[in-house]
Amino acid sequence: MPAAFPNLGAIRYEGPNSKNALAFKHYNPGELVEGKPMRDHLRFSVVYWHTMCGNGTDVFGGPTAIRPWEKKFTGLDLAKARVPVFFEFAEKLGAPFYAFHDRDVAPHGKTLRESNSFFDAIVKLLKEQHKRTGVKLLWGTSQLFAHARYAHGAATSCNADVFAFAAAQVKKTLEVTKELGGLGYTFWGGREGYSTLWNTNMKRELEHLAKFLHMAVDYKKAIGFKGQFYIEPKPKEPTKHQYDSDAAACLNFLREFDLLKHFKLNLETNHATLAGHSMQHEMQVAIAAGALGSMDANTGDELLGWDTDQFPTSIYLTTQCMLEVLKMGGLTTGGVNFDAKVRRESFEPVDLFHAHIGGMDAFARGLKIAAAIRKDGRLAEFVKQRYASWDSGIGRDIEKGKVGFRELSAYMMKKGEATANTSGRQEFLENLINEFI
Ligand code: XLS
Ligand code: NI
Ligand code: NI
Repeated sequence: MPAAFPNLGAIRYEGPNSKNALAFKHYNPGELVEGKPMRDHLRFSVVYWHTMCGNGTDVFGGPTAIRPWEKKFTGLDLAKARVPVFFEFAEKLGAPFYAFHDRDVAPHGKTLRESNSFFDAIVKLLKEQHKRTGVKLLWGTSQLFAHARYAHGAATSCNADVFAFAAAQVKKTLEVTKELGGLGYTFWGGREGYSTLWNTNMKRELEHLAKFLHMAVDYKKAIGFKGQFYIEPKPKEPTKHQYDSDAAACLNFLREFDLLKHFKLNLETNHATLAGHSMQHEMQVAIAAGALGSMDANTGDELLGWDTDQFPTSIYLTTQCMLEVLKMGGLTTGGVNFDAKVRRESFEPVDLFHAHIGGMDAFARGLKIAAAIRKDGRLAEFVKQRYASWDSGIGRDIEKGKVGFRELSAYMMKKGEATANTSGRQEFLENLINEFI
């Protein structure tokens, strides 16, 4: 098999002064940040669906990116041809991880049995590539949204047979993920939501979703798969309301149905903003519940209201993300997974490199900046001081549960008025952050 990117070697770190567009300016895998190599902080991952299967199609037009390695093939042969290309790409980029859906790596068959056999044929090739390159599977997932059978949803379908089909598909992908040594498995509820409430029994659908996830937990145990389960929140698209709409909704659902101990969240930036939140907000919500697992790193376009899945280039965004990650003590099973695609107009193979290099450098800079902000300490100290009234006196008594309304009323009767507030200093803090960016 000839190289798919014959004119490109491994992407190297050349430092911030380099003018080489195909080199890292900030991502230096072995460089220590807070005593740990950048590689281990960032745990970069490349996705199969956008990188290998994306061809620029949008709702108004067909493919623009006709990849040279795809021209001769269709069906299973095409799926086979993509495998070495993907690993050549990941290897040259120096991405230690990747993620896939069952139906990105292998095509749909006419029956479940045929689909599974296509999948098996590809898994053999994936395994060889794991061995050859050392690239590892961050997480696997089942594609439960593209096929017509999933029009009404998968686990939340009104059609019980569709639930059964989806269960069979997830069963198989769990087995494969385990076989490939995958570190996790993600549930993104592709069509788990509704288009109109006139035809929907929301309560019943949510109970079915919970049942489905419990079955997955049971099966995971049964086969001894030790990977982490993730739920990926997203508020809309393709349905107008997705049940896993944001981090808080997911956490509530997991708690309600006694699933929280089995799941963490895989947060995606563009999904956060579609939900009307910042990624920083979603991360804080998840971290507060001890449930931040992994990140789908991308960004939306502030002028477009859909999931454009662009590569992240904003240093503010990556700084915020990496500050949260450092505060929580780092990613363990998860990674920074580029669930992102090149624009329809960027149809040459080299654009895949520009896109990922940019994302990796943006995150590496974010990491270094976040570490510098922490080393400086003024931001953390400001926040600490802002809450100082809770560290002693009445604040501490409240936190410790020593007082109730009666005591607090007596306290204030005596005092007459609350201690004066101090400024929130938002502008000062924004300027402080800009010192580092
Ligand atoms: C789609 C989701 C999807 C998941 C995996 O919006 O981001 O790509 O990450 O199913
Ligand atoms: Ni995603
Ligand atoms: Ni997305």
